[in-house]
Amino acid sequence: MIKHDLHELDFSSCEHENLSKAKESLGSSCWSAMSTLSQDNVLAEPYKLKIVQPTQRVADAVRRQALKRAFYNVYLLPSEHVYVDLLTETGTGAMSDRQWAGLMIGDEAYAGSKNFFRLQRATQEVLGLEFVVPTHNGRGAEHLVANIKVKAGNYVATNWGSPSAIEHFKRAGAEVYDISGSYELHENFDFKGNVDVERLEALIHEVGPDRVSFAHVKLCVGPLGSHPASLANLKSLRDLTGRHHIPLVLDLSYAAENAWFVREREQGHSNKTVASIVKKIANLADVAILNCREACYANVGALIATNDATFHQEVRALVVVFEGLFTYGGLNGRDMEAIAVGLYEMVDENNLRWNLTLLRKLSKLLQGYGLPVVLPEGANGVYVDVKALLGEAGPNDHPARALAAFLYATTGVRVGVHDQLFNGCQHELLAVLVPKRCYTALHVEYAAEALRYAAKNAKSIRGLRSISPQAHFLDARFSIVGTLPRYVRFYAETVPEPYRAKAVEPIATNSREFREKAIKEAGYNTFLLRSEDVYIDLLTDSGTSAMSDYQWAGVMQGDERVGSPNFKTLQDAVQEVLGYRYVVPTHQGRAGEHILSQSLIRKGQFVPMNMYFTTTREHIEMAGGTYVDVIIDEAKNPESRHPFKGNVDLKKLRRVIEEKGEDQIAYVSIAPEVNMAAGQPFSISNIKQVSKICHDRGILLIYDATRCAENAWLIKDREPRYHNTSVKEILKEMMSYSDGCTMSGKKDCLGNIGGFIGINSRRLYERFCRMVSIYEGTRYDGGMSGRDMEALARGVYEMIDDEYIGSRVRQVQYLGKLLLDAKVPIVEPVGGFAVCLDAKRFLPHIPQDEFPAQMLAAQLYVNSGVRSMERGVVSAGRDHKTGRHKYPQLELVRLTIPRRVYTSSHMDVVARSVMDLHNQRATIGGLKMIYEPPQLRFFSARFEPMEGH
Ligand code: P70
Repeated sequence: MIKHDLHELDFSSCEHENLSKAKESLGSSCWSAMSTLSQDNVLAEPYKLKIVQPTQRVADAVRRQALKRAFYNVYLLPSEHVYVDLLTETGTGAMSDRQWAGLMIGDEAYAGSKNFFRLQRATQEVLGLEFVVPTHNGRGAEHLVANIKVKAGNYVATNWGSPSAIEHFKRAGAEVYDISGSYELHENFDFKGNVDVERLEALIHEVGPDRVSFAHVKLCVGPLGSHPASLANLKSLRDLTGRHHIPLVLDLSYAAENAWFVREREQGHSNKTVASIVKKIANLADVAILNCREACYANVGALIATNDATFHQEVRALVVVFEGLFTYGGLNGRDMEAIAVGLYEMVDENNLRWNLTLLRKLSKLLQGYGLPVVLPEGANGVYVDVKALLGEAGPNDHPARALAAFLYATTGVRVGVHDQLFNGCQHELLAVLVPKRCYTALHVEYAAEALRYAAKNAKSIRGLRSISPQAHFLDARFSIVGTLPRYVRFYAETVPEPYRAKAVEPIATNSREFREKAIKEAGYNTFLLRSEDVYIDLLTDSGTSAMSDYQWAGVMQGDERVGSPNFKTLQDAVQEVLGYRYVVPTHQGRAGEHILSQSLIRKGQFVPMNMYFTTTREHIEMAGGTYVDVIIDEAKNPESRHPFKGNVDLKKLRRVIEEKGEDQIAYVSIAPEVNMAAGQPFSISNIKQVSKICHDRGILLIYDATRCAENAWLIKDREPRYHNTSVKEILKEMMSYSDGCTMSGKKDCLGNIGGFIGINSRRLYERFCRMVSIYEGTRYDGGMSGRDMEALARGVYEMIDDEYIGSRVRQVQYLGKLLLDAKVPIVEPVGGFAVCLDAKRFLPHIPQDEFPAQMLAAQLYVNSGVRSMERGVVSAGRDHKTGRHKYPQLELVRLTIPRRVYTSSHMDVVARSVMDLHNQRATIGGLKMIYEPPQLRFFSARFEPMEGH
């Protein structure tokens, strides 16, 4: 389902036998990234998602209605009715976690805020300019500059980069003179953003330098798209203005992108850093403007920066009239902090590289679909030439706007329009502007499919007629010529993530040498690595989810007093979604297991389970119970493709009960999506029978419900009767077969911490509550904070959203498919939360007592910085009676996918690394254990390589 060609690699041909072919198709630089991931080789986002904002699919009828209400102007649409929003990247991207943290240290003083001084320092360090005055946004800055620098009746020479600036220059009484380079739209030239210096010279000669107030150049924007200017061009501009004492105003909002292109395309700069080129450009300016919404991942704000003390004084004098005080300029303290942090991120090359990679991907896809894309690719988006696309047959009236309207109405994708209304642009362009750090490769693929579809069906569009002749492009209203054409419904092969990033967290890359040292120091145990040394962290999906903005809002609404209302929210959520009568909060899953085991197990009793889980079994044994495995045999055969390998073998279950006697069975413990069997689900028909067996005999059926929603989705996917049932309903039915559950809130429930017990019996509820008050907290918090209970409660509702859970499981399956296609031995079928490498088949030459899975996990980390988890002989532990290793049939390395955190691009990097390792498998040797703790040894055991390796 999910296509992928970000790096033009055809995975289906990527078997380990012909890896060299795959290497070729990857290109050498990409490939070397695999074995030594370093800063220079970013194949996926250089960040993970930290806060996500769910997006809704919008029904056809709703979109049509919304478009009508917006007078066919896509700029007037309410954003909530847009599915993938590529209208503008200005101010719409995702802030980093550090920027969000900056919001929390906003100093909202009227004068001399701490954040202002940090902003000043960042400006000095990043732009190399001494003085800075913040303004509320770009228009604020342009207004001040125009007011101070324009002499009425004089000329302002500009490259026409900013419509709002031109408006201000005119209002201040200037004659605006165009110095943008005269390039053809489709001319293939690296620096179509070059300024026409000769034209400026001609003006100076004609009117005299005194009549030119200043030259204004905005980098990387303009009527042809977002093309850069060469450093040589900017220097000659500077020379000219300098000679004539004409101030040069540079808008540096896209200086970093411009610098990137200078390094890539202009001779003599290939060994420079982007940061140094940015500084060089900034120092050409007498006055620099920086729109922080464009430049530094901020949602608001702009700067005026200069080395000119006199001008600085003038700005300070005027900023108080229009903006605010000179130390806040109409901004919150917190926004100044986010900008200060963002300034450093603006020149971060990992971010830049990825942003541009995504744009290039979009451009390539559109070109592949035959759309006329403006080339070479620019800085902030991909531009489609609508005149060339629709040709003579197309509508005469506002064809680009008509196409944008049609695109939205049929696909939910919104893009910008650059036309006559927009800055007097002579072309009809769709401006596909991708918000930075916000959308993924899948969103871009979806948008490309949508554009292809719209282009194909656009012939019948009749055009739009303006009904508001004087209006600004943002407010213009139109009526439609004819009606929206009939069309075949849009169907996309790509299913994008049903959310966008609202906050991102940078992830580190480091060298192979570094990782070799790190794993050695960690005793070859991935649990003992430091997370900051990990690139893609697939250790666990436990507590590692990205919360939604709604969950974060819940964090803010945490009430930390005794009797917090947040408990009630959690209780309601569990009762409503899972259907249990009583809810006992616990700080996480194992705490519930502790309470349950201690309350229900008498010494010598048995607990049948569909395979063990480490913590669950530990608590059963600590309570004097014995675990008995009743899972079907297929679960232990990694090659069996049984769709429900989490099923209970009913014969085994009956036999245990008969042999031990009903009263010797403490309860039956069943886990959805069996963890130790690589995430295998049970079916409804199986659990129904299990439930009957238990209840006929008066035995309690208790779930370890940790991954119940994913199990429900797999039922929807694999159990024919449930294809058309919602996850919400399936889950409700699933849970109704049990008497209670323990729950780790850190997995399916999308919490970072937390858990609970759900139980139907009042008597047991009271018993559990007594235990909770000893070990956890009160029965109204279980040791959780109010905010965590609120976030967890909201997560419980979010986990049953079909779009979300489908996307979640699809991502896991996608990784599995990449590996299967490359013939890497993994457990089949792929479950819903992890892909498990079968270490026995991967490393057949390493005997189980030399810990093959442990070594494979260590080597994967060394290879690419991907962290995984051993689930084999180390995890199984020792037999308490014999003191010998338990040798489990499954010897696995688990690649566990956190929820809503990584993208398909990250999955590609992981797959490539595993394939690389598979190719070198013969060189990998075994381990010996040099330290072993008494309980749950996998967490802290230490190893070293066997002699000879
Ligand atoms: C994992 C995590 C936790 C878990 C679970 C099931 C099916 C209960 C729990 C405990 C964390 C983990 C735990 C032990 C060993 C390795 C990793 N599983 N039941 O990564 O819940 O962590 O909240 O106490 O999967 O699989 P909690």
